[in-house]
Amino acid sequence: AWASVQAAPADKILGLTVLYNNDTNPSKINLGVGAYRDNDGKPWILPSVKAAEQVLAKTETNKEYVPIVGSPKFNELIKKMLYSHDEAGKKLLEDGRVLTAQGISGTGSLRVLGEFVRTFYPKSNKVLVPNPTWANHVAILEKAGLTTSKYSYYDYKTNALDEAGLLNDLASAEPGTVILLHACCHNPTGVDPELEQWDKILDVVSQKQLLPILDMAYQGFRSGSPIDDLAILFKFNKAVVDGKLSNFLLSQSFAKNMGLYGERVGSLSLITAGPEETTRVKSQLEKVIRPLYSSPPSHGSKLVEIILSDDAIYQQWLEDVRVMSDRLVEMRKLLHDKLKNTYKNPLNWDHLLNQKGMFCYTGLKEDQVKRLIEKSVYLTSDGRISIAGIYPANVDNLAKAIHEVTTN
Ligand code: PLP
Ligand code: TYF
Repeated sequence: AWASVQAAPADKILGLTVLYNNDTNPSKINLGVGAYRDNDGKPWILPSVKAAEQVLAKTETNKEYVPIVGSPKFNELIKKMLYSHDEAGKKLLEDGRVLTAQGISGTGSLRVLGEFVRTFYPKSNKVLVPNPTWANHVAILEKAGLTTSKYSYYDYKTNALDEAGLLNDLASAEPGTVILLHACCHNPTGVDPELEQWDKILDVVSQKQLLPILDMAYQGFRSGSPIDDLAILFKFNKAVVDGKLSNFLLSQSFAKNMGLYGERVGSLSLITAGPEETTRVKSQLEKVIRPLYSSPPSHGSKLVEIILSDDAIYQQWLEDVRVMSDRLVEMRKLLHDKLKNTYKNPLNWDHLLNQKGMFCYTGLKEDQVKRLIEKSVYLTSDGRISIAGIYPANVDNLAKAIHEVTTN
């Protein structure tokens, strides 16, 4: 039956892990996939997650299905985590205007939002995504039946935000168009708008009545605090409460900030006009989710429930996020120091220090990336490196390899 099926190209990011695993060089370095590693280059189970696992092992009484939109306790705790730290968020909660559903990590949550928008949003089925963006964004949204096009985001000359291009592209968008925005730690560039730039973005978004989808996959990795990283969300909440912006959507993932990658736990939230609309929208959200996967998995969400509701474990989680975020900052500094001071590399590497989160968009060109891969340093062809793959024992080899391909 499948004789005419052509082999698909390997996934750009996950394909690198396969190449890396097959490489027999003991000094190989994997800067491909965005997954946290500790100072020994090993995956890390967060102590808060370990503690929650222990509580769960003692207290779990069943493995029943959870409701279609997820565990009610989980959804309440997510609303509290996201909307109880600012006045506008509290107001939205009080007014019954926040609808939250458990999703299958960030990817599944965004897909459900995409399906919902395609089915129920009459104004547009087009989503503007940043240029560049996480490769999976376009596929997720298009498989949900939406079309996508790019807005200017990154200035390849300055390795910084193309503010003028971005504002200009939003200003010339069709009114009502959907726009995907990375809440923080933009993937792949590590470049986020500053707070004043967010104000300008929100102004244009409001004027044009664009419908924003905030994708928050790295909450906590920008500032080191999951709460401080909500600063952008607070602005969106306030814009809605002030009547400037009519609506926005949010997808959120615990893959990175709880290290729950394979547990597939996250959420999606919508703002409604009030309790009656919340009930209506929820009933349709159930109709979207039911034929996709019936109901979400429960192990990861039970861990999240424990972490967000047990004071001591919650404090441990805040510390764990700080540890991950601090280590990434340290590795940025270490690589910068090696390149500039040990190898005297002539290029400007300030963006290594200025960009935020798990990734640095190095500016390395495709042929330089190819030569790095020949030296067993794995990174995506766009020059993105996952800072998490750097640790004290490999940074010298890494700096040396980068120095060689950029100077010869
Ligand atoms: N959005 C962005 C920008 C990401 O980088 C990722 C993960 O790399 C995700 C969403 C969702 O990932 P997951 O489905 O593993 O939560
Ligand atoms: O490194 C990245 O940008 C991501 C990582 O199911 C990833 O693509 C890998 C698998 C997955 C989701 C995200």
